Amino acid sequence: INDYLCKYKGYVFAVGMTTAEHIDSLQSFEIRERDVFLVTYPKSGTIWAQNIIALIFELDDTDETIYENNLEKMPWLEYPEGHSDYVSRPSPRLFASHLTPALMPRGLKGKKAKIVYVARNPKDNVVSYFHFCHAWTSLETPKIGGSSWFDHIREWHTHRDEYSILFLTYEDMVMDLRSAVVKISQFLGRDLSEAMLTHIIEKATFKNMKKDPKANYEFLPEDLLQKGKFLRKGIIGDWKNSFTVAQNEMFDQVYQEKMKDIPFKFIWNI
Ligand code: PPS
Repeated sequence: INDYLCKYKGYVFAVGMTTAEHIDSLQSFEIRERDVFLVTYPKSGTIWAQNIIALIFELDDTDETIYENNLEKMPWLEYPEGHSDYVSRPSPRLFASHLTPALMPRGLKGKKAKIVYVARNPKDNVVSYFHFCHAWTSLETPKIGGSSWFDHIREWHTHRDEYSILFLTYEDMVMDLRSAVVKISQFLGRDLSEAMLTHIIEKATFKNMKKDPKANYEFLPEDLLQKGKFLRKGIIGDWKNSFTVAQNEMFDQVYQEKMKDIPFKFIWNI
């Protein structure tokens, strides 16, 4: 597409961060029973859910599983840059991914491993993505990677019965973080004490996460991305500050058309 993005198997990847061979090899990537995959469309609350899952497993940490930051602890499946240990990592292995089902390991269909899928209302999603694209130091013109939001949600929802998958929304997390953490931990088969639950919720608030060098992604080099851009506003309804009335009407029309048979209910404002 340009110097920074390339299309492979219908999906737009960042150049230099993965290879066609790696993406192909994921098809036969061996799945283990205790593997956990966090799957999202970009800008849906990935690093937030990633932090929650990393904290849920924090109790088990041994010297071998204490990592410098959440990207090391729960690396991106499709972007193995700097992680040659996907196979040798001890269980439970934690992975994040923005991929569509067709590009994910086939072995996941055995329902052995668990998938947490977080979706966000697409108006806030696109506004978040817009700001994020402008923060990429290397991109001259903002461009969107991955797939379309509609395809992502449709594909995962249509194939849901083939996987062991928990669907959550970003809005669920904003409205009631405690319930969202409980839901995730129960799904992952982890019993959390009241103290642990309180600890996780405290660490996962927007304010605290923004200051947390393990979780805020400010460890990424500045020649790649401006600092402080992963945790921008963290609210529901920011689209109202960006969409014109005409854009909103157009969006609603497209949304209704494309989502008429997908029963997702989003909260658009609070
Ligand atoms: S990425 O690049 O795909 O990993 O981005 P992703 O993490 O999916 O999305 C970033 C948006 O998630 C918001 N965020 C949070 N909101 C509330 N609370 C917490 N703790 C939190 N952590 C991340 C982040 O602010 C981005 O949304 P916007 O609307 O841009 O603020």
